[in-house]
Amino acid sequence: MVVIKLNIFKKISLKILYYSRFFSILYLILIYIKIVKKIALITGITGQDGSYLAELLLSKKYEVHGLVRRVALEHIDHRLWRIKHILKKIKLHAATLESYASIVKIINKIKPDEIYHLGAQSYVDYSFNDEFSTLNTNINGTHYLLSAIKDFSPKSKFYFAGSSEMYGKVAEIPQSEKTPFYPRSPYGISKVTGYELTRNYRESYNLFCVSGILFNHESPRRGFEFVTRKISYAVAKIKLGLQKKIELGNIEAKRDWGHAKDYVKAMWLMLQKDKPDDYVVCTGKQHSVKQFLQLAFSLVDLNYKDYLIVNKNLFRPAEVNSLIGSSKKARKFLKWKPNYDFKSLVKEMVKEDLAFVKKGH
Ligand code: GDR
Repeated sequence: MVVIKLNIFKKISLKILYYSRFFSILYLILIYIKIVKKIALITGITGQDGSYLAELLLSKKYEVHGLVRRVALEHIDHRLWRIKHILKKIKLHAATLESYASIVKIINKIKPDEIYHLGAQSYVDYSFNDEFSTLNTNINGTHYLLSAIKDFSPKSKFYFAGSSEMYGKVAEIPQSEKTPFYPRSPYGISKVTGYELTRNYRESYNLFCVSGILFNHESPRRGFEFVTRKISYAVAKIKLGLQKKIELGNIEAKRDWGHAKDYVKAMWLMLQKDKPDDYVVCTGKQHSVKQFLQLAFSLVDLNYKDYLIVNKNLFRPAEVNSLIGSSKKARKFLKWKPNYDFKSLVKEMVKEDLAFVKKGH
């Protein structure tokens, strides 16, 4: 009788041991997943850069969160078209860069490992028409995020989307991290302020805060108000007989154009470093708007001169005539380099817009 009882007891003990081992291994795996699964928060996730960055972070197994306006959640086709294909894999939070309280709520809740601040009023020309909202949103948004990080999540690494527009009337050629700023638009001024705020929080509170000084970067996901997309879309429409002319402003302006897909990689690399620092991201090659036009039209066997109307109303009150960067520092310390060149960028944009217009857009 005693022997039977002992046997049952042994069996139960072994079972408990077996299951407890199973559960402790499972527990360890879960801890491991929690440790390796980094959490990222992206402001401006619905934009060109935000969408490519979200894809990149998902491919690296991040838990990706995005901060979006409530109205965007109500108009998925219209406002979320760039991230529609990954909506099930990311978490969107309704908030606005104008509200400190809404930012604090999210940062405090998810305690991100990395925060990519890409959200802004980013159209330079429009910033002349609405200086007030450009300055308010761009400067305050950056300030609120930095302040929220300092008080509620000081371990979060912070990326600020700086811009070559900060160089404006350039002090030297090419522009590097050491070139002084001379912004020529309310947008440029807002970016210089964001850059200085980011530096100051890094130095004052020992936070991991960096600025990427990104030169123009484009793609088939670019907004239609920017000159490259305006051109590639018009080329497609003209080729297909749906548009007759294209109206542009200053076609002599020169830019250092790269592909957004390449540039979001640089953002991520900046936050993987041990020490925070600022980096210029560019191709080091310059082309004029006219050269972009020429190439885009020639790809569909047309001559831009037959379709161009130069409209003086599209010139800016103060123009940034010529930008070309040096990305030596990013190439050396981030081991970053672009995969696209000017030709492959223009080709991809025209090809995608031809397909887009053929679908009826
Ligand atoms: P930019 O980009 O101002 O450089 O800022 P944009 O494409 O708007 O202009 C480039 C140059 O083209 C000239 N241009 C025209 N521009 C527009 N948008 N529309 C026109 O019809 C037109 N005709 C000539 C402009 O005068 C300008 O010289 C972009 C933005 O993405 C910023 O947010 C970002 O910070 C910088 O690039 C790096």
